[in-house]
Amino acid sequence: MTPLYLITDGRTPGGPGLLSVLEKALAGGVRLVQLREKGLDGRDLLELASRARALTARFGAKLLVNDRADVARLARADGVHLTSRSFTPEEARDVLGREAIVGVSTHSAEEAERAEREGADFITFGPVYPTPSKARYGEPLGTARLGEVCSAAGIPVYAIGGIKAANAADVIAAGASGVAVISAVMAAPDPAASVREILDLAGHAGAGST
Ligand code: 3NM
Repeated sequence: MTPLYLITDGRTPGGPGLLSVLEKALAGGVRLVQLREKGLDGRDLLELASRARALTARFGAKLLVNDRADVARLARADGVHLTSRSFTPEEARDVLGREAIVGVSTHSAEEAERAEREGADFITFGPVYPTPSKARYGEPLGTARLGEVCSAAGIPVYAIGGIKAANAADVIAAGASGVAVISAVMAAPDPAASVREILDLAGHAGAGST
């Protein structure tokens, strides 16, 4: 399982800008991407997802679409990433097929437990640290609660929220299988270098722990 999960920023305008950052991140070693462009309507989202599909395929990377199982299917993505208020992972597989990869965002031990029970392949848990959009995700939960969720979970847990190179090793040490990031890569001056740095830190910290 790859230790870095890249999520595209909903505030980044869709189109060439986003795709060119994504291409740099893929060149740096990203192998799991979530297209999270909540502002786009179905048609624009599908066009962007189809282009992201072609790009990720070129690098042998998996592509998930945020919440829109219909768009994921039409774009031939590998799966979806659901919110905890969305339909269940099994329902998503009714749309996408049994092999689809389904991730679920969680913000508490209860949500984490439920996502696993309902068939998630992996979860994100956060926000671990303060993020620019704190109002949307709530107070930071910290590495102790992350550690508790990771110990209880039987599926991989990606730490999310304010993760960057400086703290990637800490969340892996707390028990996370990997890190999920937006700004640390999407807003980096050199996305490929940022990916390499995070992969190096997360990969080394996790070596031997799984
Ligand atoms: N989900 P950054 S925090 C998309 O806690 C998202 O579920 C979160 O952005 C959650 O890596 C978050 O720039 C934002 O902090 C992550």
